Amino acid sequence: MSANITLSREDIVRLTERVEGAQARAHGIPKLTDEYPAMTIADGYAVQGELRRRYLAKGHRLVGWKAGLTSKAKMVQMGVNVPSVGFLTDRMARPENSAISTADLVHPRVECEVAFVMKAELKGPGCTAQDVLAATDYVLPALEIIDSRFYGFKFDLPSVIADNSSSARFVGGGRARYPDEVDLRTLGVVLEKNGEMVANGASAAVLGHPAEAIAMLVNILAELGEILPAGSFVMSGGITEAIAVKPGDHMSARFQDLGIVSVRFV
Ligand code: 0L1
Ligand code: MG
Repeated sequence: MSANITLSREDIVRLTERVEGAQARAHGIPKLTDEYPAMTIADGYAVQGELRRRYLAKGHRLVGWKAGLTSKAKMVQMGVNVPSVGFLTDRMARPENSAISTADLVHPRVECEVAFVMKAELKGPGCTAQDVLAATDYVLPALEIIDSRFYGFKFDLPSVIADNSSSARFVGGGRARYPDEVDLRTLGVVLEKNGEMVANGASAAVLGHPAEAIAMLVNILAELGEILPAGSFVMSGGITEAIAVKPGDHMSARFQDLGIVSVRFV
C-alpha cells in the first residue's frame, strides 16, 4: 500500500494535525480531499498511521481494531463501496450502561456489531475466516459510537480512513460466548433507541459472516505492515445502518444468543 502514497511527509503531518485537532476539540472540518483531491486510500492510511503514532506517544494504549463499512447498509448509507479499518485505544472504551458525553463528539451515531477477542496473533496476507475463528477466544456484542469529524458526516474513502474510520467510542457487553457455541452467521439483532426499534438485521449482513470482516482487516493490516496481536478487541462492523443520537437518548442492541448491550447519552 505504501507504493500508492502520494502525499509528502509534510502534508501527512499537516493533515494529521488537522484531524487530531478536530477529534480533540470535537469540531467539524472539510473533508481532506477538498484540498487534496488526488489523495489515495494509501494516503488516508498514512495519515491514520501518523495519528496512531501520535496518540501512542501521548500514552494512549492500542487495545484493538475495527472493521468499518462492512455491510451493504453501511456502504449505501455512506456512499462508498470498499471496507476500511481503524484503530481502537483505551481512551475510546466505555463501560456497558455508562453515560457517554456528547459534548466531546461532533455528531455521534451508533452501530451494533459483533466483537471478537483474540487468543492468538493473526498475520496476513491470506488470512481467512477459518483462521480468524481458530484464533478467537470469545465473541461478544458491542456498540460502536462513530463520529465523523467531517462536515455533515460527508466524506470519501481517503478522508474517512484518515479520520480513523470515524472511530470515537466503543462499548462491549452482553454475554460473551465461545465462537463454536453460536452460529455467528445468522445472529439476529434489534437496535432500539429509547425503547423503540430503529433497525434490525442479521450478522450475515457483515460480508456474509463477521469473521470474514476480521480476516479482511488482518489482510489490510498486513498491507500496512502490521499484525493483529493476541488479546486484541476487534469489531467486525455495523450490521445495520448507523443511528444518530443526542443527549437524553438511550441505545440498546438486543442480540440473539449474545444478550443486550446498552448505553445512554448525556
Ligand atoms: O464503523 C464504521 O462502519 C464506520 C466507518 C466509517 C464510515 C462512517 O463514518 O460511517
Ligand atoms: Mg463500526
